[in-house]
Amino acid sequence: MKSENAVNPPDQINQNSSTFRTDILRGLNQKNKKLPSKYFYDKIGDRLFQTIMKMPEYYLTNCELDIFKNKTSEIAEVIMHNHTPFDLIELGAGDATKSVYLLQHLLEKNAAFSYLPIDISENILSELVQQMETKLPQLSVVPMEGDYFEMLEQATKQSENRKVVLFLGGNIGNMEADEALLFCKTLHSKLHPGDMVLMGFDLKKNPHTILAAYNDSEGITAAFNVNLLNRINRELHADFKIENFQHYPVYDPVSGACRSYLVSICKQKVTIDDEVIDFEANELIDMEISQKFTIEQIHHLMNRAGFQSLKNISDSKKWFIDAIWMA
Ligand code: AVI
Repeated sequence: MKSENAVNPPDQINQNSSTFRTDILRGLNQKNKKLPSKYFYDKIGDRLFQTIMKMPEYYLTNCELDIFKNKTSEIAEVIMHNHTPFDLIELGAGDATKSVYLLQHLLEKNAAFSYLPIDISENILSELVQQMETKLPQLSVVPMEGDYFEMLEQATKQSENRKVVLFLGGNIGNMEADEALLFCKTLHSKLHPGDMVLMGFDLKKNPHTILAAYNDSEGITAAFNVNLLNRINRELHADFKIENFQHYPVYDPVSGACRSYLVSICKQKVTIDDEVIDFEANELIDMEISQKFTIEQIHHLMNRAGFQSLKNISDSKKWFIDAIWMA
């Protein structure tokens, strides 16, 4: 997921072309059309997300960076539990923009740990290894390329050290509630008692602030959404007319769900390979959820997945939380 977490799809699955085709067609043949946002992250999508993270409206990245820069010792205190050796595993490490502050601090504190970045992109991992050799030459880095949970299992088999798993960026918010619960339960099932998770959650806040983050004035978020239609055109020989779809983000401050839709501005037909998909005028494609949480919702999710809360660490504005849980 790019700069940190940017370069990795929130939900890592095998994105081979037949799975892609099946998922896209299944989503567009539903009564309420829906496309999986994990497919936003092709090369162009990665670049667009990098740009989003630098936009003034997109506060999430800076909030979590604030935590990693300024609350590093609070994080380290919890995860260096009893000073026993541990493996620090990062799901979707990207370029470790945020975690590098923690890594540096842990080295300064002489913590006994190795860093195991997991990413589906080999390129990203080899760049990360090179970068760490220069920035933090004393760091022991064990890159792991592949699916999050498969790699986590492998890491557990490779070493008996306790595990501390980082899942940053608020990526959990890109899962529907049932998917987020399943993800956290699966994560719990791969860990042993005493292992820890540090997960980033974007909190509910002024609805205007949230909506602006997904409706930027430059139209980058719109391009990020529409890029999936371009990707389908390219990879599945489809004929979406991009100008016939409009980006429409909405935020429901009651449920905390921020959703992006694409609106078909006219009645039209789209061909994907040999399948024809009909769109009515004003029909929607549900493109992405970016769920915003309350502390109570985070606790509820954690409890249902089988974890205990150790600490919630927030940024100075209290807009974002990194929650530390114990399995
Ligand atoms: C990756 N993820 C946490 C981003 C988010 O905020 O939901 C993806 C994104 N979508 C639109 N802007 C950013």
